[in-house]
Amino acid sequence: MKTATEEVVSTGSLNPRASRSAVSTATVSVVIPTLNEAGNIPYVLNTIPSWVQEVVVVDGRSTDDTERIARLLHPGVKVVHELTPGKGAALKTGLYAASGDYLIVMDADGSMDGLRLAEFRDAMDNGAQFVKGSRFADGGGSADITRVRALGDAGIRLLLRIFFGARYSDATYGYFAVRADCRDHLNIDTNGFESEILIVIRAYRSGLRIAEVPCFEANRIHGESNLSAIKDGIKIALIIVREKVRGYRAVTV
Ligand SMILES: Nc1nc2c(ncn2[C@@H]2O[C@H](COP(=O)(O)OP(=O)(O)OP(=O)(O)O)[C@@H](O)[C@H]2O)c(=O)[nH]1
Ligand SMILES: [Mg+2]
Repeated sequence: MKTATEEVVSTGSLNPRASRSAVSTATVSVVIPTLNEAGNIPYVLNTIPSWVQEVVVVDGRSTDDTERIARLLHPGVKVVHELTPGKGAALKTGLYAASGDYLIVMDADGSMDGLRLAEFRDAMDNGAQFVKGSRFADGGGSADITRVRALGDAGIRLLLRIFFGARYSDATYGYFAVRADCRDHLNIDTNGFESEILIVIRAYRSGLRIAEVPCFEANRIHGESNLSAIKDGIKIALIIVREKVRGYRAVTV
């Protein structure tokens, strides 16, 4: 397995299909940020396998029945409220509200397949500290990505490579996992969708062992995306420049 400090981020080299290490007793939390996902949350909760010990839904701003439906369909769900707007704010709150050893983040729009959770878990059982879902790795794909977004992702990947030396095969897909004892390294200090890029930069610069899991991105089932290609694209560009200019101060954990 390669570490993030080496030139190439590992892609599938952790044999994600390998059966779970018999000695692993690590617990798994799934963290789901939700903003008006009442139409999608039943499907999403249904795809989460029973071996997941904890499901954390981060809401607080939904004006629909997301929270009530989540509690109804998944009585053990932990709902935490984050009133600050933005997926980044929700991610930070969710990652610290979760109690598992492995924290896997997935969206509530139906675009991410809960069956992949086992591959994220297995990658961490095999030593990865940060696991990134990838639509562009062999075996991955997307029903949702537009030409503009694919181009945008390629541009971001190029910047990540030039500025930081990080060779992710997918920069903007939000299915990821981090070991709880490594979450401080991510140090999320921005509130919007640009946090997803901040996270991959910080994971890489911290020298975490990184693996990628090929994923298929389905279409959002109901409702509208909260992401604006132009507004969020600009924020992403600014965060990349900010991280480069600021330099990197390692977090001690
Ligand atoms: N708690 C919380 N969740 C949010 C907020 N904004 C977005 N989310 C959730 O974050 C996840 C991703 O948001 P989407 O709107 O699907 O955006 P995206 O997946 O990055 O972009 P698309 O590919 O266009 O769907 C979804 O589960 C949203 O409900 C927010 O302000 N607060
Ligand atoms: Mg989405």
